[in-house]
Formats: sequence, C-alpha cells, structure tokens
Amino acid sequence: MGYRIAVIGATGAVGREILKILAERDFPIKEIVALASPRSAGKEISFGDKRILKVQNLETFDFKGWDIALSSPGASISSVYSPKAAKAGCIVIDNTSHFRMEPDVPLVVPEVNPEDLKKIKRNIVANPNCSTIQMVVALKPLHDLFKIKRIVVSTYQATGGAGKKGMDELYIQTKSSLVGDSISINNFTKQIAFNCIPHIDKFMPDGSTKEEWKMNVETKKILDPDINVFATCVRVPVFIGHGEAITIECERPVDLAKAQKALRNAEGVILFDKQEDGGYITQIEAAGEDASYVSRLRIDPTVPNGLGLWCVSDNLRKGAALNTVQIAEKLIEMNLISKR
Ligand code: A2P
Ligand code: 11C
Repeated sequence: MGYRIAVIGATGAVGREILKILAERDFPIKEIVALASPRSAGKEISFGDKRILKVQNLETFDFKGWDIALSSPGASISSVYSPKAAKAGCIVIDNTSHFRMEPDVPLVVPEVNPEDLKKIKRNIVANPNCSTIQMVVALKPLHDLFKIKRIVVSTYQATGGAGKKGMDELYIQTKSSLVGDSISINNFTKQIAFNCIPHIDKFMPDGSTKEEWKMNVETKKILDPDINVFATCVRVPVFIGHGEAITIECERPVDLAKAQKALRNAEGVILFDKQEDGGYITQIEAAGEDASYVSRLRIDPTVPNGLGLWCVSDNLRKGAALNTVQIAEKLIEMNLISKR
C-alpha cells in the first residue's frame, strides 16, 4: 500500500537526489514514475539498489490518478506542468522559484512552519530556495528565544545549485586549467574554477540579485514578516554544499549558553562548534548529510543583541530534495493527502 508518485526532472541533480531519498527513507510508494524532457524519454535511471525506471516524457504524461508530484525541472517548465498536474488532482511539491511568493501557495520547511500546509488550496506546495531553507532551520530556535529583527548573510554557494550543468562546468574548467587548456564559460558569468562569483540569478532593479531577494522575501513568508534580510550571494568552486556566514540582530538580550542549548535540541540542526582548529563543519563534510550544521556561534559585540554563526548544509538534500520529500511526509502525517 502506498502512493502513486511522479518525480519531475528525474534526470537532473535534484531529481536524482529525490529518487535516492525516497528509496532511503522507504517512502510509502505504490507506483513511481520518472519524468523529464523528450530528450531523456526511454533512458534508464536507478531507483534504490534494485529498481530501474524508464524515463517518460513530461510533455505527454497524464497526471490523472497520480497522488504526489515532486517537481524540479526549472521554473519555466514548472510554470506550465505543475498547474497541469495539480488540475488533474495530483498534489505538486514544486522545487522551483515560480510559485513561492503566490499568497495561496504554502512555502514550507517542515521544521519551521508545517502548519502552513493546512492552507493548501491549489494542490501546490512550494519548496523554498536552498540558501533560505538551511538558514531558517538554523535560525528558528534562535528566533523563538530572542526574536530576530535583522539578518545579514553572506553565502558561499556550491555549483550544484545551478544543476548538473553547473557541477560539470566546475569539473571541466578545473581540469582544463590544470592541464593548460583554454577555459570555456557557459553557465556562469565568469570562470568558476579557482574563483568566486558574487552573482547568483538575475539582477534586480535595486542592484541586488534575485537570489539575495529570495532570501529576504522567503524568510519573511516562512519565519516572520517582520524580519529583514540583507544578503550577498556568492558562487564558490565547490560541487555540493552551501556555506553561510550569518549575523543576526535580536529584539531581546542574547545569551550564548541558551542559544547553544536551543540549537542542540532543535530538529534538523546539528551544532558542531568546538572553537578550536578544525572544530567546525565545512561543505565537504555536510555533503550527503541531512542536517543544517551550525558552527562558529559567537556574540557579535558590534550591535545590540547580536549573534554570529556559520551554517552549512547539503543544498541538493536539505536545500532541495530532502525538504521536498519531508513536505510529502508531513502532508501524509497531517492527513492532508489520502491514499487512493
Ligand atoms: P533532461 O535531462 O531530459 O534535460 P538540472 O537542474 O540538474 O539541470 O536538471 C533539470 C531537470 O529538468 C532534468 O531532469 C531535465 O531533463 C528536466 N527538464 C529540463 N527541460 C525540460 C522540459 N522541457 N521538459 C521536462 N523536463 C525538463
Ligand atoms: C543556486 N539557490 O544555488 C540556487 C538554486 O530558486 O530554486 C535554486 C534556485 C531556486 O543557484
């Protein structure tokens, strides 16, 4: 017994991770289908250790009778196919930026705002941006204690955030530069191998980027509309795992010991903060793991009630695929979806 699950964008970096996580967590599946572009139709991809799925063409797929679609094909494709699946009665958990800020679409991180799932109206739930997810998971316990009013964050984001093609570009450029071949730039605006690029997503009229804008508006929708976020988002030559240097200013006095205790007890967070050489978590260690890791927690004495921390997480897992699967699990747990 279980659900009929469609994975949209199954051949991509996030889609493959979704298949892996569904198998790992023994998600209750009655039937599963992998969907991608016509280019991939007929290709075989693995699901768990034992099963192979034949990829089907999203464009011609009929969602009638399917219970849940876990969707990561990019925003423009989602804008067409997520409403189509939702209209056919399938609950879509959409991983793209397309629906996130629509008022009748819940934007959910299960450890932070699961109750928002009750507001589901159009059969669509949005999964937040990866850089927002790991930050709100880490900050929720601190917000409950001290009431955050402002966040300043600088991100160190992996190329995996730009999909498989982003990781391929880092690999190819690194190899080319080590053997002295010419470097070609296709997916980023500058060379990413041995470099950092302070630009993710398109530019907005105020000079910020859409990735930075997303961190502000999504945090407001998920955690608290009164919190203001000033973000600087940077692409770094890492395959998987986003790092974030976060500073918060709070309304109430900050107590370091209370903050440590709350983070130790928080769902989805691992506090690893030895305040010694190597006593912190980096991207390499977070890759393949589920938690939002917090290290370098310390008082910021330059503002009233300030606290600084380093947060790192696997952007393809908690930042995307895992959060998507956890939303599906929460919908089931909260009886918001029924088995056919
Ligand atoms: P495909 O592999 O057939 O192009 P990533 O973010 O890693 O680049 O992955 C994007 C995912 O979205 C892939 O599975 C890709 O499938 C899928 N995709 C891209 N364009 C389309 C489309 N026009 N219709 C359906 N799926 C698409
Ligand atoms: C990146 N955060 O690292 C982006 C990827 O809004 O879903 C996810 C974009 C999004 O490039």
